[in-house]
Amino acid sequence: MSNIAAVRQLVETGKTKLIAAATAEALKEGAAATEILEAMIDAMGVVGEKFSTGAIFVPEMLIAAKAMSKGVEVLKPHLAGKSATSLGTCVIGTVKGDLHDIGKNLVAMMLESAGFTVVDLGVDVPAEKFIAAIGDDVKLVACSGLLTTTMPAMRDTVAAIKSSAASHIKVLVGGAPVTSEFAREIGADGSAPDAGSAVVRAKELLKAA
Ligand code: B12
Repeated sequence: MSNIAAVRQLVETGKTKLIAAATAEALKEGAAATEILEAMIDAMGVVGEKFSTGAIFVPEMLIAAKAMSKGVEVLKPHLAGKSATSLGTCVIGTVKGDLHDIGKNLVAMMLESAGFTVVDLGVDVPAEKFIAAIGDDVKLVACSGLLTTTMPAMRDTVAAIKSSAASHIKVLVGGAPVTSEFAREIGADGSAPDAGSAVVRAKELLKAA
């Protein structure tokens, strides 16, 4: 089995104790960090499908998430560069009712390496907490949501920001169920399907500001 296939398998089966060494081994063998990350994301897709069909349950999903997070820790220095430019502060969080944070953490990491100072509010963040975190240096708010059931919370968050004193702050939204149509419909300034394009979109939004 190739090292990348091994990493994929270890995430899928939630082998939290073995994943760091396997990820380091794959890097040592010359695999690109982005390629290993793709394999981890694919593995989480498989985990999601298995959950959908009832082959696994929440605890298995949780342990796969823990394995992925440990693997990402090893990849982090290889994924995130250091930018010389400062783009201002971005407040990021997963919306109220939603506990998924792997995608949000990846977006935060990429924004940070692009030059943003990132204030991460964590998961299950109510609209008021997003608004309270918007200080003078904040240029962007990024909201993540993975559940269709928390899409209304994302709508409420964007609406609350846009009707607050911080209405001029750009809001970027994302997460698996978020489409560009939905983003437009709820009044967000933009959306992106993955962490890499989140950075591109974030920079575009600031330029347009
Ligand atoms: C791991 C996981 C969990 C873990 C989360 C642990 C953690 N620390 O995150 C736990 C076990 C807690 C969990 C719980 C639940 N989960 Co869950 N979970 C998953 C799983 C398997 C992987 C998610 C993941 O990390 N993917 C990998 C990351 C890298 O991808 P991502 O999050 O999509 O992020 C990328 C993009 O979306 C984007 N992005 C993300 N955020 C943002 C933000 C911005 C601003 C931008 C621009 C882009 C962006 O960039 C990211 C990087 O490229 C998914 C299945 C799947 N295929 O996604 C189900 C899934 C999301 N869960 C699901 C469900 C149903 C649940 C539960 C309701 C189950 C239950 N019965 O209790 C609970 C809900 C708990 C809650 N209140 O949130 C469903 C959601 C269905 C739906 N359509 O709503 C899914 C799709 C599984 C399924 N197929 O049924 N889950």
